[in-house]
Amino acid sequence: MLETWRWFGPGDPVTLQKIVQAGAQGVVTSLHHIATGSVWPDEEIARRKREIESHGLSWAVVESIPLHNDIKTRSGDFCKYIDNYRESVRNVGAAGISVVCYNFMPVVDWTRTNLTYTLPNAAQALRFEMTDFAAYDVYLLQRDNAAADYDPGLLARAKQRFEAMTPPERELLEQNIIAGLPGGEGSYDRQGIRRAIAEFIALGVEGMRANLIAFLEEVIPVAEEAGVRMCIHPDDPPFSLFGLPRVVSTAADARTILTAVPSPSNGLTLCAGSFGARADNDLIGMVREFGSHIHFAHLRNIKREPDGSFYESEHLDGDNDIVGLIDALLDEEERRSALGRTDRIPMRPDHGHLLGDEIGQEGVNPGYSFGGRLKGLAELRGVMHALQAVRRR
Ligand code: DNO
Repeated sequence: MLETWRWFGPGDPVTLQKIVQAGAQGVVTSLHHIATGSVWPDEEIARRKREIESHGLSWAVVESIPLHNDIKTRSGDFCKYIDNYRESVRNVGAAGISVVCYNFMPVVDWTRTNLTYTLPNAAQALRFEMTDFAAYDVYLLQRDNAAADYDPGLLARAKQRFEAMTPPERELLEQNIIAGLPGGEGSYDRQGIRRAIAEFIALGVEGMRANLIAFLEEVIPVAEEAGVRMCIHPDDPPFSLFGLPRVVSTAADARTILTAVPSPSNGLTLCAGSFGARADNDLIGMVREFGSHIHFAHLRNIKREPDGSFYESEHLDGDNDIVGLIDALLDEEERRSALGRTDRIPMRPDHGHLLGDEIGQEGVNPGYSFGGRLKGLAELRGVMHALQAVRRR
């Protein structure tokens, strides 16, 4: 596999030099300064690429070219935004970058309720806690009919939790949920998010899925021509939030998407932590089934709780079998090389704990600290080397 590292661009405190020191060869990044919906100009792509290559790294994956909400709702200016998207994909392909990750999550991109969940070893992890989320949704946001989406026991716990929170705690919870996490696309105030939620709820699951497929029908042929492999990122977490329709949460969802528009350019980001937050997603089975459509892997682990809550655990220790997953991905690579392909599946250590000096430091992107990912990548690299050594025997 190709070891990659997510970089948020020139303002990222984790510099390209540090990425080289971490031992990654590929960079995963986006033109974060370009507004969602606008075309990515050739010269901007070329400039970013030169900067990456000047450190001996390659721009392995674009994560993401975000989709404007009008594309997801197929309303407003969606025709213009789809044209722009096709243009960006062409430009990225022309620059020699062949993998583009994107998502189709409505309103909120990846979501956590606690960004500083303290572990027994005093490191800090990202956590999604159902009680806090319900407390926000029902009692602070006061979304219409929100209470109907939670069972009575959870609702009672959420009410109690909400009443015990101080105003700054409530504010922090709101920030964590709606202000947008690094690389995420949505940043809202309370009024704005209520409006956006109502619009997407009206669409329903089938409407949302139809819009995704329509987008793929329009974009995948262009990606094919441009030599770009698109890979959709799953919903994180992989279930409905705010009563919103989500259509990339399960193996069945992935199957529907991949079969609706059959093409090698219509692929998947195997995000172990996102899909793996549901016990009914069999990650290894998904690699075996979707094999040649897996264009990118995010490797991290989580610990699940019965009510849907989870926290991000050590990369190798959690509820998902990451060693088995890597083994399956190596099998897929072997299958590809038998067919004459020379590229490797890009993987990145997805998120990491806040450790040591980075705890409490200003400017560290939640989940994207240096130390935690360095540790994650080192562990994952160890697994890859060990499994490869066994295969050579
Ligand atoms: C979280 C990430 C997401 C992901 C986007 C892809 O860490 O995996 O922000 O990059 O959803 O579009």
